[in-house]
Amino acid sequence: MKITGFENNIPESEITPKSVYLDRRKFMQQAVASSLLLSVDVMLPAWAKQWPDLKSSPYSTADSVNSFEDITTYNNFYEFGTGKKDPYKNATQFNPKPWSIKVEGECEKPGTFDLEDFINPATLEERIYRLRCVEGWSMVIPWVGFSLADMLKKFEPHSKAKYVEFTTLLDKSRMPGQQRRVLRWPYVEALRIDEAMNELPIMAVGLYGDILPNQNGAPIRLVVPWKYGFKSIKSIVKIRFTEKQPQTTWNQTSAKEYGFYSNVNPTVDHPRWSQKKERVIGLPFWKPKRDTEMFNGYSKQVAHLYKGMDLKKHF
Ligand SMILES: Nc1nc2c(c(=O)[nH]1)N[C@H]1C(S)=C(S)[C@@H](COP(=O)(O)O)O[C@H]1N2
Ligand SMILES: [Mo]
Repeated sequence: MKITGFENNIPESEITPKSVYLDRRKFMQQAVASSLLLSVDVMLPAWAKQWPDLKSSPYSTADSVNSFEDITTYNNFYEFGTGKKDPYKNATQFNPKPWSIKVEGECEKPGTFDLEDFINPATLEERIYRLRCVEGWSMVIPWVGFSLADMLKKFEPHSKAKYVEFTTLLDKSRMPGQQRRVLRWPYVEALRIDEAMNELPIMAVGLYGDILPNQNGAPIRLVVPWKYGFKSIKSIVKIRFTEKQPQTTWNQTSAKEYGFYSNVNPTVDHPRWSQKKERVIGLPFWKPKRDTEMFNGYSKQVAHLYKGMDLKKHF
């Protein structure tokens, strides 16, 4: 029997072999170099062909990536439950199509746009970033996305636009976690405009070469690699340019624990968790923790944004 709404789901049997994706990708590249493309092409499953010509980004970390299983079964996405496995279990029926994004506030070209208007396969890149969660763990994810700055410039922000705010879908029938008041819905996040215009943040529409799994924020989410994971808001439906600093969900929930900036900083502890080290998801429990790096390793690209600021006060 065919159940409607499930057509877009990838069968379990196609998900598991994704852990070998990177090896296969390397093999593909070698094969292309030796013009064996045709024979290799026949071997590739459908999922590997979503965006076959992804450029790799110079900002990618060289650290080894987590498995597809780690990345898609250990998530924070409270719209689908508060447990780490809840989004994997509860987001399977979520259908992120059709999808549109409203752009409003201090800009010359506001409007409502289809997701397709944002995705230009020619500008998509693979960016491998380490996601550092404030809870004290991290993992490395091969995102597919495009520059946030390039996207924002198209709306021609006014000089009054000092911040940019992002909002997740509000729909408690499609996002059952919103039936519980664990957070004030919808989830909202924001960046200062100069942070948003930095070269590092991306809008991600995929990972491991394929479209974004629901539990990772389908169909489109933010990724800001020098900030704690919660700034990287999922399933975005609205972008707003503002003059005043927006209220953000976690800051509103507990201002003492979650500051507006939320830069990865091993010298400023969260009241409940040290930020000096992080547990790398996927490693055996007896392996030592990893030292957390200032700005998650991106000081060169972002330290200048905070010149003269007391980062203990503006955490
Ligand atoms: N809408 C929304 N976005 C969200 C969250 C959430 O609960 N809701 N959780 C955040 C947190 S705390 C983290 S660590 C990352 C996790 O992203 P991942 O599941 O793709 O690894 O998503 C962030 N974005
Ligand atoms: Mo997080």
